[in-house]
Amino acid sequence: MEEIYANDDSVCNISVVKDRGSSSSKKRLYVVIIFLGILSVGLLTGLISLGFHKKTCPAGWSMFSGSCHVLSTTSGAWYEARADCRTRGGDLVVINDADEQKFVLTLTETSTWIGLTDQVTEGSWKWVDGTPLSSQLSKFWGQNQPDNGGGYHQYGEEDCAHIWNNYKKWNDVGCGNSYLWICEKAPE
Ligand SMILES: [Ca+2]
Ligand SMILES: [Ca+2]
Ligand SMILES: [Ca+2]
Repeated sequence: MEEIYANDDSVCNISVVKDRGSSSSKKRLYVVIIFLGILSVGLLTGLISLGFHKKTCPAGWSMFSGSCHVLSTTSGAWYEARADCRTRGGDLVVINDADEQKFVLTLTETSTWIGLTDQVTEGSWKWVDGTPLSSQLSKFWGQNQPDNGGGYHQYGEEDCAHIWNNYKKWNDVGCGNSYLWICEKAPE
């Protein structure tokens, strides 16, 4: 009989140990669940706030086709114009299509630098973002332009493009001429 009691006790002890073990693992599980819950709420809040943050242009800049444009208030050489745009977090305007050309013409009524140059290789016109001028946009050159000065190089070569106020088209001209300019940058 004693032996039987002794056995019963040991069974009892084992089940107590098991109970203790399972309750602490349950606690651990709860902690993990709560931690994951807080983490996912945090992530969700972050994603929602990112989704609702609408990108905008700074005061004075106009949004067009997902980017910001502004006309300068002072005149300068093409290099000065570019340096100014870069200081302001953008670059000289890159005209990507006919709609942007139309939009850019609404910003200015006078001669204005754009981000187009052939200073690296004569006759190979490239935008300041490195893309070559496409044949579809070549129609925006004014009559007989670009002409690199038309053989009259008393004013130097013509390696920078501007909007020709008379014709609303582009002309190549010496980069040292002084004009207004248009900057373009991504909204923030
Ligand atoms: Ca553009
Ligand atoms: Ca040229
Ligand atoms: Ca020209």
